[in-house]
Amino acid sequence: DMQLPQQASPFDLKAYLRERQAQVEAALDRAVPLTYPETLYESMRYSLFAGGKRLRPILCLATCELAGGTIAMAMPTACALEMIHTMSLIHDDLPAMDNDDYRRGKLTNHKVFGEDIAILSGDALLTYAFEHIGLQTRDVPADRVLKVIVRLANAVGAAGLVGGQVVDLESEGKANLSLETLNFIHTHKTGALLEVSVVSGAILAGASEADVQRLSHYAQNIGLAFQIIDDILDITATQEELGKTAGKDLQAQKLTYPSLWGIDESRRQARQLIESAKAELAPFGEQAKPLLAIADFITARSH
Ligand code: GRG
Repeated sequence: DMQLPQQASPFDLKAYLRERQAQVEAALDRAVPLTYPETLYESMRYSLFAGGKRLRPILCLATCELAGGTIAMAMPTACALEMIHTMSLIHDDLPAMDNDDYRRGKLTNHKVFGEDIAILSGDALLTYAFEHIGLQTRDVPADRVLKVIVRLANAVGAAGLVGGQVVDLESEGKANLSLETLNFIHTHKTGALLEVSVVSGAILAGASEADVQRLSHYAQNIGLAFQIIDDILDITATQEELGKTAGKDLQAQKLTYPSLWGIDESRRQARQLIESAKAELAPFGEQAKPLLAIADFITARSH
């Protein structure tokens, strides 16, 4: 009998992201209402609603659905992920760290509320994230919730985000950083939270260990690709701003993937990582459409 060629049914990623973003915004708005002491909550909400893409919550919701769960089961964890992502940006922008005045085109938290409140609202977002998962997660067996809390704490602390940030700070201005150090920084500073975003949704839905493992590989690969592409965009943007040679000189001080491999090879590596990420999704079939599209969306930024 004749097999019709497999027709890829269209998937509208833009509409999907818009819908999920709106759901996450609404849930975050309910999770962190403006209350006493107002300065603190204003500061928390200022950065929480400063225009982030909500990539981490959306990944978490997507894998929960992929593994047979519902959006509602994962929403408290999705919000917690955004709270933690946000607090890491608030602290990263502080004078003691990157000392940035602007983020996403807006003044940074400490520029508006002062360093003291910026530090404290970061602390409040970090602790509240865990409280929120424990208190608000419904219709999920407690052992899964506990697993998510432990994995999230691990991804954020010394073994994850914080450890990556420390190695990054210690590497500043150093020539001859190794590829191992560069990989360590990115897998910890950026990769760990992306990985737990993907894995936590699947855990909440009760996915098998093998499926969690596949999704973890997917996340690690898109995390690294995301970083490589970010480095490329940094260079191409700088070159556009300053003219080709000035851009090159500026970048020479910092070890990045393109400074190590060149831009073309970096693009090739990123593409390969995205292909590996997508290959991990093969067993999930149709259900993996959002994750496949998100992977492609990340590479599309590099052109
Ligand atoms: C105590 C958890 C804790 C943190 C302190 C400051 C710090 C340690 C770590 C810094 C982590 C950091 C700034 C990582 C970079 C993450 C990154 C790639 C941000 C950009 O992500 P997008 O594009 O951002 O998802 P939007 O703006 O869309 O949210």
